[in-house]
Amino acid sequence: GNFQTGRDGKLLKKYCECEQQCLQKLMNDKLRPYVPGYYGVTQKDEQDYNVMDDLLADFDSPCIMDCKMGSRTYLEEELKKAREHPQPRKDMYDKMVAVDPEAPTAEEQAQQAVLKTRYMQWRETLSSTATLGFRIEGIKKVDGSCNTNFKKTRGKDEVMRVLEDFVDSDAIILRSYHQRLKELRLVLEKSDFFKTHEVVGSSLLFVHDRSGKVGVWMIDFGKTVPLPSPLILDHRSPWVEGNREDGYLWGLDNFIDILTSMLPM
Ligand code: 4IP
Ligand code: MN
Repeated sequence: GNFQTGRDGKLLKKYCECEQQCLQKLMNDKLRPYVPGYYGVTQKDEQDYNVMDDLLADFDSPCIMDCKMGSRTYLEEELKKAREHPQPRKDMYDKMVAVDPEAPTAEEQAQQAVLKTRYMQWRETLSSTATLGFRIEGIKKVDGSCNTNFKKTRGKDEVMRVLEDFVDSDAIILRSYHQRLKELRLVLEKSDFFKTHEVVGSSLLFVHDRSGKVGVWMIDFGKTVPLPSPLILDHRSPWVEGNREDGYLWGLDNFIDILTSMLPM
């Protein structure tokens, strides 16, 4: 897989240069408390790894949720590449058909393949990414059960039900997540790193346990790329090709609003 569990509260994640660049810069940014600590590169069995904090290490039987943030899940760069050198993907066609046999167009059916950008856009509109600016990717409950079957979780009410179930209707946990997300938003709005990067495919990792300990961190920076200076993003404006906007803060606003509406009066 992509990960090796370290002994000392550290995690080894398969090396990605883009992610390394981000984590290095994040260690000197206001966002540092909201990302895993980064400790450089190590090699194991001929494979390079980025070494970072295992965010689960301080929890006791944690419940975990991964939410992919933003209104777009592929880079503008990937869109350009797809136009210049279209590479139809059989694996993505198969993943699409497994969810909805009707989804591929006649041409895609003939090719038995789809472009990656087309697949990613289809996933965005099937889930809440396009309408809310985030989507639930996976949840691990305290009993150890994992659910990644959220590909069609799109509506606000559906999302709310999943979140309610994730916190097991615990208003204290809910309030802690709400608080932590509002703090994160304030820091994001001030972060130099955030202003100057297109943040795509990145997730928020939600973790809580029975002791009431709660954490939220930004993870997965494999598609977080620096903007050409002096371009900066507000992360809320709608995406128009060329403006590089990713909808990250728009999604976070929506997430916080949903949690607000779930809180008891
Ligand atoms: C996956 O689709 C996810 O979007 C991956 O993102 C993405 O990797 C994969 O692209 C794509 O096939 P499903 O979730 O529908 O399976 P993540 O890594 O965040 O889960 P990238 O590299 O784009 O992030 P390919 O090209 O790696 O297959
Ligand atoms: Mn991810």
